[in-house]
Amino acid sequence: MAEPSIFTRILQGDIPGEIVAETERVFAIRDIAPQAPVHLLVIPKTQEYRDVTELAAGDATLLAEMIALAKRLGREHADDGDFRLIFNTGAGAGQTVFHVHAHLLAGGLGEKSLV
Ligand code: DGP
Repeated sequence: MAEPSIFTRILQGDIPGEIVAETERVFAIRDIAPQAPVHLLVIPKTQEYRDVTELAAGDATLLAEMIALAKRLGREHADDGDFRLIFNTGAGAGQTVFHVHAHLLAGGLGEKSLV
């Protein structure tokens, strides 16, 4: 069996990390190094999918559940409810944790570029 990812260890309570929202199959935490006023990570509880392409092919419903939780978090954490979702996909794109997750960024992003 694969080693638990950093996110699985947070979910299991093995290392600290506040779970800000949770559904049956998805949870969210604050990013340890925020890049925006609101920077959350939306994560499936299963770590079987390395990135969003694997997730979309393997369980599109779970991907939709992540996005539904992101929508709720946008309403709860952003003044206008608007947010940006980023899936870094592959080390060359900056992915460091190979347990699929979406970065949810919000707060004053309207005039910022995408990179
Ligand atoms: P990525 O580079 O897309 O794989 O994003 C991984 C993110 O995970 C990165 O922005 C920092 C965050 N992160 C890494 N370790 C921890 C941790 O122990 N706690 C929390 N809350 N976030 C972490």
